[in-house]
Amino acid sequence: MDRLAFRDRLKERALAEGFSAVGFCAPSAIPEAAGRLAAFVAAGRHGQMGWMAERMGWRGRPDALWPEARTVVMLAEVYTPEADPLAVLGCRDRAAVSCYAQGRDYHDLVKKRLKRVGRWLIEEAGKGSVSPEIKVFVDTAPVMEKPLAAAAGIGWQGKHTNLVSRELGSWFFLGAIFTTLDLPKDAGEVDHCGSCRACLDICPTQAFPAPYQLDARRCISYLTIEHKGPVAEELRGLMGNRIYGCDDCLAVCPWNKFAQSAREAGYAARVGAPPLAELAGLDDAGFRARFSGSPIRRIGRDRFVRNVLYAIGNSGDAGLRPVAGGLAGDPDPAVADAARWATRILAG
Ligand code: B12
Ligand code: SF4
Ligand code: SF4
Repeated sequence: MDRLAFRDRLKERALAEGFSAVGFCAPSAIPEAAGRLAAFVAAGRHGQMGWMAERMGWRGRPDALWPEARTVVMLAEVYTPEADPLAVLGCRDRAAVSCYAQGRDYHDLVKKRLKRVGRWLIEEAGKGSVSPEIKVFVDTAPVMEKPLAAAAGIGWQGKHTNLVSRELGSWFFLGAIFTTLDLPKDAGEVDHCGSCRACLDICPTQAFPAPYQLDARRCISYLTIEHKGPVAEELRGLMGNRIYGCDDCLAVCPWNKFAQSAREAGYAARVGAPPLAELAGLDDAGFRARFSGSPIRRIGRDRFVRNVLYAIGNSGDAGLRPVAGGLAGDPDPAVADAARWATRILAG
């Protein structure tokens, strides 16, 4: 088997399936990641994401996760927004939903595409009498996708810690195929941030203790999606109308002038910027029906309405006070607390 030719064909196939970049590295390519992850967890920066600490041994050491794996194929799937994602921040009676969550759930879309590429790999290698095994990962498994993608040459970890590419900007998801097939590896990408610090300066909650390091506990993406229970009062006021995720640090990155349009129609904005009053009225069934197939569905009605109430508190719109007041007796303690907070803030 000509492994170089096979790698090129695999790359072609992945691009034809809809991915926008493909790179190859060894599972042992990120020796510095384990120490950095350990420091992140030791400082408590993972907040309530206990799963990061629990599976740290595997997460920091991709070569230990599946010792038989010889190659990690890293793939990028573009979701570039069609309009400026920061424009909605000025419409304070409306919800700002991150552009990555505007369409269908990327976990489903990326995974399907990874499986198709993986199947091709197995079938084509089989024709050369090789029988490789594969495992596909997107997001949920204990794999550090960003440093692996940097080692595979897809881009570099910017000062906001996400992957940035000179060809794609930073509006893309990552997925991984681990395989027992030994394929030629790419050179890692180097840092092109230079003296820029736009992402660090824009962050509304000052979530970066230093360039290239994030304290998730202050990040609005973490607070709206991962954090259970009430959010610290000092942070609520800084969340503005962001009710699911946050785009600020990505949106200001100058490399996004090279962003390419999303190739997957499923990422087109369908949530939009609904009025906060409408979202606050959702019950469990209404929430599930409205967000079926969307990543938003994962956080459940209570956390979602909690976020909407923080945004109502930040709206400055006294007309929304009765909406908040109506939820002060909600059975969920974090919703009731958020409702009382919003009512108090709007009362001035
Ligand atoms: C946990 C998690 C989060 C957490 C924590 C984020 C974080 N930065 O750690 C929260 C909920 C906050 C989050 C938010 C977001 N996330 Co997220 N998240 C993850 C997840 C599951 C794990 C990330 C992780 O391992 N963190 C642990 C830390 C320690 O690792 P790290 O971020 O790589 O940190 C590195 C740096 O600190 C670096 N470092 C430390 N010191 C130094 C010094 C120098 C000089 C250098 C160069 C590096 C360096 O070393 C660390 C190890 O590599 C990944 C999926 C996956 N399985 O990898 C998605 C993932 C990173 N998220 C993703 C996205 C899209 C987002 C959001 C943009 C969503 C949104 N719009 O709201 C935001 C971005 C916020 C931000 N600025 O990071 C994408 C990023 C795609 C890309 N292009 O990079 C991923 C890869 C999911 C996916 N499959 O596509 N996320
Ligand atoms: S996603 Fe928002 S809150 Fe989180 S680090 Fe980026 S700008 Fe800050
Ligand atoms: S905004 Fe500037 S510092 Fe931040 S990732 Fe982009 S180039 Fe790097």
